[in-house]
Amino acid sequence: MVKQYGISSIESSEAALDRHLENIRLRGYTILTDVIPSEVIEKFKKSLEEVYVNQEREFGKIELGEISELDIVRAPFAYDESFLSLITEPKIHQIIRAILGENYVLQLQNSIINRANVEHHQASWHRDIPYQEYTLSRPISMNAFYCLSPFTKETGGTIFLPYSHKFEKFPSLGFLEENQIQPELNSGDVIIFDSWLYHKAGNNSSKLDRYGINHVFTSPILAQQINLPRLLKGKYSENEQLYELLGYKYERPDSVLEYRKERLQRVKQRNEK
Ligand SMILES: O=C(O)CCC(=O)C(=O)O
Repeated sequence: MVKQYGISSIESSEAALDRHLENIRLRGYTILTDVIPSEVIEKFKKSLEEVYVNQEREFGKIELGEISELDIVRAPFAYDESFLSLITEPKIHQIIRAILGENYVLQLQNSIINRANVEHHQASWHRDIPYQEYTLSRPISMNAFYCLSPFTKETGGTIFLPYSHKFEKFPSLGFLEENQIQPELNSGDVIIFDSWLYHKAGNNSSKLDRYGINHVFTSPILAQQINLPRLLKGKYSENEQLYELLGYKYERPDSVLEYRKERLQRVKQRNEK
C-alpha cells in the first residue's frame, strides 16, 4: 500500500493490462516490449526499402519531396502482405479494444524511415489526426507504433509530450522543452498512444537509418487516410477480422436505396437470431 494522506480512493491497476490502460488514459501512452522477433524485423526493413523504391518510382522523388512525402512508405501491407501481421497483432488489439470498444478500423499503416542525418517531415510536432485543436472525453483514435530499430536519442527515437492528449492549446516552447520525453526503446517494442498526444520524430545523428511502422486505429466515424476497401478491391474481405479492420464492414452506401437495403438486411438478420 502506498503511503498517502487525504486521498479517499486510488486507481487500481494490478494486472499488466490495467497498467497499460491507466498509462494511456493518464499520460497518453504505454510501451509493450518484445512484440516482434528480430528475424522478422530484418525482413520487414528490407521489404520496406523495396516498397519505398516502388512508390518513389511510381510518383517521382522530386514530386515526393514537393509534398513532404520523402521516406514515408504508405500502406506497405498492400504491397507485401507480411505487414498484415502487424495490423492484426493480438497484443495490440487487447489494449486497443479495451479503449475503443468493438468497432474500429485501420485508418492508416505508414512506415517512417528516419534516415541518418536527414531531417524527416515527421520531425515536426503534430497529432496523428492533425488540425484537431480540441480534446475528447474519451479516445476515438489510437496508435500502435512498432520500432524496427533501436529508438534512442542518437537514432532519432520518437519524442512525446506526455499528457498532451488533454491539451486543447499547444503549449509554449519552454513547457515543451521541460516536459518532452524521448523513450529509449528496443527494436520489436511497440508504443501505443492516444492519437491526440503530440509527438514528433527525433533527429537521427547516428550512422544508421531508423525504421518504424505506425498504425492508426479509429472509430469508423473518421475517414481512412486511403480508402482501403477500394484500394484492395475486395482482397481479404473473406477474413472476418480483416473485413472489420480494413473497413469493408463500414463502407458507406452509394444511394438512398442502398442505405435502406442494408438496414433491412440487418433488421432481418437480427430477427432471425
Ligand atoms: O517516426 C517517428 O518517430 C514519428 C512518426 C510520426 O510522427 C508519425 O508517423 O506520425
